[in-house]
Order: sequence, then C-alpha cells, then structure tokens
Amino acid sequence: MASLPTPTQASTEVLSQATKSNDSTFKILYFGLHGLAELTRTILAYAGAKTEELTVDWPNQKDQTPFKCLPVVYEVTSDGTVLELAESQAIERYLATKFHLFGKNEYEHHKVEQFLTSTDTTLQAFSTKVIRADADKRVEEANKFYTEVLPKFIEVHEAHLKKNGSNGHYVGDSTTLADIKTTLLINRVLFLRPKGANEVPFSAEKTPLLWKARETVDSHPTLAAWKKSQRYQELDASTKTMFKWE
Ligand SMILES: N[C@@H](CCC(=O)N[C@@H](CS)C(=O)NCC(=O)O)C(=O)O
Repeated sequence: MASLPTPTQASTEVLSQATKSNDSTFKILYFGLHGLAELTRTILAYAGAKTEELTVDWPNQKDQTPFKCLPVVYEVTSDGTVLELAESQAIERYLATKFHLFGKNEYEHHKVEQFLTSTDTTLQAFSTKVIRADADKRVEEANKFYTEVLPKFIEVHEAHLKKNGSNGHYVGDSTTLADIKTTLLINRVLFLRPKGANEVPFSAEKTPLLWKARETVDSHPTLAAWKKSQRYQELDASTKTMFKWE
C-alpha cells in the first residue's frame, strides 16, 4: 500500500508557526484528472511552489483521509513538520492566503471572496448541467448554458472588471484567487465544449475584460510552464476520458 505522510501532532500554536514556512513541499493526493484539484495545482504552479504527486491507492487510503475523499494536500515544511490540508475549497483558500492572493487588506479579501463565490456558482452549473449530462444531451445542455447562464455571468463580471480600472484584475492591481478561478472557469468551458455545440461566448472581442484577466493569469511564467508540461497534458486527456467526452 502506498503510505501517506503522517500529519504532525502538535498544538495549534506550533502548527500555526509552521504555516509561515516559505520553503515547503506540497504533496498532492488526487486522482489523475483535473477535477477538484485543478485550482490547487494551478495556485501551486502560479506560486512556483515545490510540489509532488503522491501515488493514489484509493480503497486502501480512503480511511486515512480526513473526510474519506480527495483531494488532500500535505504541506511538508523544511523542518519536517507535516500539515494536512483537506477539502478542495479550504485547501485553495489556505494556499491563496499563504501566497498572498487574497488582496491587501480585509476589505479586499472580502471582495475576492465575492468573486470566488460568484464564479463558483457558474462553475457548479457547468459541472452539473453540462459535464455530467448524458452524452446525447450534452450539446443541448451546453447551448443552454451558453445562452441562459453565461450571459449573466459575463455582464456582471465584465462590469466589475471595468469598475476596477480594466487592469485585468478584479481587486486592486495584482493577481488574486478571484482572477485565477475565473481563468479556470473560462478555460474549462472552452476545453469541454462538446463537438457540435455553438461557439463559447468567451473571446477577446466579446468579453474583452474577462479575456484580459485570463491572459494576465495564463501568461504568468511558472503557470504557463505547468500548462505546457507533460503531466498537464496527461491530466487534460484523462479528464476527457473520465467523462467519456471524446
Ligand atoms: N467536498 C469535497 C468533495 C470531494 C469529492 O467528492 N472527491 C471525490 C473525487 S472528485 C472523491 O474523493 N471520490 C472518491 C470517493 O468518494 O470514494 C471537496 O471539495 O474536496
């Protein structure tokens, strides 16, 4: 059985101190697809953090994970302390805090949360209605999503990006988790467009500010390198296979 790192047992004060480590390795336990680990992997790539993929041996590991599901991430600090992180959105928020992707103050943090939650609602709709649709309903569901769900998202989000100065960011003048999550949404919708479906309504012409935010995130050097990697291509392929997409 592939063994998992043993989380360090210590007081919250000691563990809290360990979260300040800036030379950690992040060991990711997740299945071989993008799924619920995509944003976590993206944040780690963006931050240029040291990462490792742990071997999944699911039935034998399930009982060792905090919620009996994946992803789980183990942060191993330079002094060997192991912090166990579970639940995808909690992991993403922990990493965003650690890598300064939550704005510059409490109010900006709240603004980032607003955009994250809004984008998540749209992402969930895409996942339940399109990705998980029966194969013979997929084109119809995708077209409905493009005309009934995305226009509202686009209108509201373009307006917020404009209000922030059309600088490619939702909040302030630097990248936050909100920019990264929206980039993930746009890329996922473009990537998982069923054959025969209408054109996806995201483009440089139709959604210039969302497109600018996406380009700003995707052109970040360490993230761009991750997206070109062989592992990333494998995750693309297995994501499509998993949902019998092609
Ligand atoms: N709320 C959890 C849901 C995690 C979840 O459903 N994980 C699935 C994979 S995407 C899983 O572990 N499935 C295997 C199982 O339940 O045995 C999260 O966001 O992390």
